[in-house]
Amino acid sequence: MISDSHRKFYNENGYVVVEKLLSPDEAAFFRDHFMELRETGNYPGDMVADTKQSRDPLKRYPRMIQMHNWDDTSLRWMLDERINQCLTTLLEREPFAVQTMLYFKPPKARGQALHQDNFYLKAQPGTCMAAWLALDPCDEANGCMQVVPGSHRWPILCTQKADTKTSFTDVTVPIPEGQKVEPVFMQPGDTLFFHGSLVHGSFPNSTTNRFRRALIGHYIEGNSQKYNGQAWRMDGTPVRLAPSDGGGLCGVWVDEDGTPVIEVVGKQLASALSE
Ligand SMILES: O=C(O)CCC(=O)C(=O)O
Repeated sequence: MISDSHRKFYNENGYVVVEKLLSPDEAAFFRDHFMELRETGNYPGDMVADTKQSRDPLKRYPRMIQMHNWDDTSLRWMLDERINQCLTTLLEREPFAVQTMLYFKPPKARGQALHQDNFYLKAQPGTCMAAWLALDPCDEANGCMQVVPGSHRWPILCTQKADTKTSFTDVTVPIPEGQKVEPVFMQPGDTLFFHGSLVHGSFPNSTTNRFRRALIGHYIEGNSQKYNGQAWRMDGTPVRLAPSDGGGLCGVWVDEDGTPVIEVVGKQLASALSE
């Protein structure tokens, strides 16, 4: 399921795709399950309600969040043994589960500007980790994930304003000129695991007829002692953690003899502390 070469790739790059971790049939089941939920109701955490007539595709298909609190299918997936095994191998310790999300990303929807997840999740000490399950074929046309390989070694960067014509979130992180941002092509059932400091995001879905749906789980390292929210052991029992410290220092790029390096000096934007 997860090999030494997956682990080596993850350690070098901060992300890794485990192909066919779930079968295409399981991915189709999740895709249909969440489409039916989305089309038939509003749920806790929805950013907008009853907007089927909106011109903004993201208002017709808003992201779902924390579905595991009210949907047993989401809860079972979040704690799935295959995901647990991959995370435990990559993190070298069983994690705690903290968040589920479903992105529908319909045709013409905006993406999400480049960011680092632990800026939002604030697992302390240590970091968070994502399991991103593709429910559709993902490519550049429909706005696949984009990653900055190796950026998991960077500290959390100070954010800047994002272009909200292409991103539904309004903050982003700067990256130096020439830095590679790589698309991650995936098939339904493939799962992308990535580190909480990895810079990642996605561009708009430029197609007229293809969704790019993804089921996302967020986890924190099992030695984290602070987290702002409910955490779960992978056996489904709740864990009590102290609240994380608020916005702290963040890094800015400076020029050192012609080479961009990060200096941790800045203060996080207070307005950019929730996703
Ligand atoms: O699915 C996307 O387009 C972005 C998801 C993401 O950035 C995340 O899960 O942190």
